[in-house]
Amino acid sequence: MRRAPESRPRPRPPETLAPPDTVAFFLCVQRQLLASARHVCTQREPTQPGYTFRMKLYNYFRSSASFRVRIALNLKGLSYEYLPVHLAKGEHRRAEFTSLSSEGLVPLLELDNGQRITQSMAIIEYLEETHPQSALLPADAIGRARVRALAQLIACEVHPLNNLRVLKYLTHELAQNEAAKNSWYRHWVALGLQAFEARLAEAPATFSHGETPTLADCCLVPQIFNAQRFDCDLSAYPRTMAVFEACMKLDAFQKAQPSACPDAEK
Ligand SMILES: N[C@@H](CCC(=O)N[C@@H](CS)C(=O)NCC(=O)O)C(=O)O
Repeated sequence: MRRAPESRPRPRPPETLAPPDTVAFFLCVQRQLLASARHVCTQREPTQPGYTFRMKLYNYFRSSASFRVRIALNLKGLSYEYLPVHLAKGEHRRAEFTSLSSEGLVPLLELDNGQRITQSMAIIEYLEETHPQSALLPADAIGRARVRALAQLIACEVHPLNNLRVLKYLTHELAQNEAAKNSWYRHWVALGLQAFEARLAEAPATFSHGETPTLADCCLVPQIFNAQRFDCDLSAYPRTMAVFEACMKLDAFQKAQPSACPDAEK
């Protein structure tokens, strides 16, 4: 007996597999997924070029360590939010600030992801690694060593002996008068700048090292500002002062100087 043909439904043409509004729905979802994938790709990691920072810099107009970082940020064309911490009023020792930085020192850089970096040299090296342009360290290893040595001559040999808490300790705990404090200050500046001047003579250039500003200049310029505030005699350092003048011709240095800061005082 012949079997009756099965009455199977005829396959539908592909375009009718799903109702048109379902297709439109899936196409729309697919477009949205693609769009969000593109968004993730453009949110670069800090190590990728083009990453946009929304950084906060806790600092003080007269702080030379903060001044170094302001110069570096300006040289690299990075914008930041300026958050003043009034050192003379002791705001850096209050819980609002020490809860952010247990060191209780400025500068403090907060990244847009909330991570915080202390210590001006660590901050500048971080900026250099994440934003190689404009370079603050030379391309060659020996050049980088020289720039770091010049920078540390100021940041490690002079500044730690002359910062606010050291001067306060001299006058308060050790009962030294204003004249003794100033003599202490000028002594360490003179030793540091003599060494700096001698190092500049090894390889004379427009800036501390070569024809573009480096980390060494970020450290030198704030130290000269402080030395001038303490009436140090700078006439014995013509090379150093010529470098200082060259730096101060640049916008990045001008805009970072204490008098240009939002919290500036006379
Ligand atoms: N080595 C630190 C020094 C930081 C530092 O001493 N900052 C000073 C202002 S320049 C400060 O916060 N002083 C507060 C105090 O001495 O009590 C750096 O380079 O960031």
